[in-house]
Amino acid sequence: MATSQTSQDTQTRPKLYVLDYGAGNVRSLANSIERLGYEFEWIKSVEDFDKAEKLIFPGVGSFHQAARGLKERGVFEPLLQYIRSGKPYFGICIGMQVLFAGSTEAPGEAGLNVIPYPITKFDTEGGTKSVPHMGWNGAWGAYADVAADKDALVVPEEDYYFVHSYAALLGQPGEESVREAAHTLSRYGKQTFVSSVRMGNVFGTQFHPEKSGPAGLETLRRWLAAPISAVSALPHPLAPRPASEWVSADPRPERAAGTGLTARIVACLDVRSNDAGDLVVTKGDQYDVREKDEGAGVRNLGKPVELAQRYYMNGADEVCFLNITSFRSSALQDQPMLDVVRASAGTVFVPLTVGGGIKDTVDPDGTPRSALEVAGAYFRAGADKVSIGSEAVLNVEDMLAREARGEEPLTGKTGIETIAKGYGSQAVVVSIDPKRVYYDTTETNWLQAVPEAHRPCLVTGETATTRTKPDEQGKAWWYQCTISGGRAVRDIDVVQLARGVERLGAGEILLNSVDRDGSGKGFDLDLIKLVRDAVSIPVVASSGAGSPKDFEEVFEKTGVEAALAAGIFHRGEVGIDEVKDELKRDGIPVRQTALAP
Ligand code: 1PR
Repeated sequence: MATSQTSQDTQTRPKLYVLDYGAGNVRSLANSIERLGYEFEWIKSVEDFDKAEKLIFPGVGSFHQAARGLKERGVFEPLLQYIRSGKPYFGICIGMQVLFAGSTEAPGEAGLNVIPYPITKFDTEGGTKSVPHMGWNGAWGAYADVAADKDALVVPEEDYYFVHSYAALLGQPGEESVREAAHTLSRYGKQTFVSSVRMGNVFGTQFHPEKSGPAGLETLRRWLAAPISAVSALPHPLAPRPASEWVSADPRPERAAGTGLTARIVACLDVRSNDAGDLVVTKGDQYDVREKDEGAGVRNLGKPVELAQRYYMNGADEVCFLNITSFRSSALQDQPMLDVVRASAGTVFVPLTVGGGIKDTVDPDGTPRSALEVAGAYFRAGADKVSIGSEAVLNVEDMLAREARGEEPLTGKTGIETIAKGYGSQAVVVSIDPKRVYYDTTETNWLQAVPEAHRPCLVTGETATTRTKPDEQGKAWWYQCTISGGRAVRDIDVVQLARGVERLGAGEILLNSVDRDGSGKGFDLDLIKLVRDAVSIPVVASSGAGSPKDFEEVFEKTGVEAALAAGIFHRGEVGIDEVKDELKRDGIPVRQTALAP
């Protein structure tokens, strides 16, 4: 709990409660409330609803889990009573969605019906946009007075972090009810949705303020700081609204094109112990992280928590930690990465991904730990997503083998499936480490040497889109998957793996390249385009960034949602702000907040 308040402050502040129905990561919200200097209690019993003077419900997971969870814990009715009493309520993500009548995500599962309108699924619009809608998007005032209000709860002209497949999409029957409740609107592709609601005592954001950097913290601060009278008035203080004041599109002209999402820049920290046993951020090339001199140790580029904080302050849209020696030992007991995540989550208010060792494992004392348990420990420490590498390759191999034998391909038991079921697909990233397998196309019959199964991901030097094209003449290659940090190759290609993990329920792909890692030669555009076109979940391009121009190229030529770099940021060669300035100059929208971090 925060200790910065005087006792007088604490006494005069409304008693804040947070409702956790046990479905996921509420640590980040707790961290942001504490960071803003507020104290809160968890709702532990039905009586607590009476004691609460302000209430936040940070829903995560699915609509089904949230609505069921509330009902099974006997808090659905008390929550409804709380809201009807007129006391301030702030619902986040699913916590906003449960205010609605129901969701097509969970047919038959009733919501609180405070807003009698359905939640429906985004359309991929013929594959032109990924679902889930994951990343940073703008939010504009739904009415002229909200847009003009400098003190509106949601700060206009800022970007917020969203992660959801379902939304209050405009255009459904009964739209007037959601129009009445709308505070801000956002656009994803051709679809406009309600990104926040404000109606009397009810406030809700589809985005995650606790993960939306300074703008999100400011939204949360404004609601926390608002006197009860400003956020509890009943009846609805804003309705009826003149239809003429409705603002149907983002007023920012630079946001008129594209899907609405900004290009996401991810800072990646490969973490391992150095020879002195300290956990350090390291980086090599082609997955070799030792200094080149004979006998020299692991490259030490800084401390993980400090670097993560620095990247957050510099505008990183996301921070990713990879425990790169997890293939050796990945016990959950005394896992130092948990401390790294915990400490980072206390000061880094953008999404945190953690990878390395997310698999079924056994602790040194013999206690078995499922992948779901391992992931759960990271979520509780403050991670938003876990990234699965080696295990995902083995799982897809098994799935394809079962399918070939005519058996049910999905077992429901893999880490991807169990974690996606427990925490939602958006929380499961698969990290792919492919390597090129080359052929000499000047040799006759070279094509016959290429296994039939891998031909769909064959690229030739003549058709390659990469900037290294001159070096690749007379060559062809496909992309083979590796495990254990590139140390072992498997007979499965990158397209088979990407499609396979999407079937298993992964929500995002982190696409590395062993060949380009640390090379500074630019991203492997052929690889990225292949994977981008093979799946409909978001893809994070990784490996090879050497300059801001490389980012522009990967966004323009492949259509990925995010790009990641490590070496150039760690060595201070290029700043995150320089990358974003370059993208902005090229007309690619980026998140650049006007608020201090
Ligand atoms: O297999 O589930 O335990 O996960 C292990 C994770 O650790 C995987 O995500 C794997 O990619 C990663 N990993 C394992 N060994 C290494 C290594 O470098 N020796 N790092 C490693 C992979 C690749 C990227 C890197 C980009 C950008 N590093 O994370 O940050 O290539 O680098 P650049 O901008 O400098 O080019 P499991």
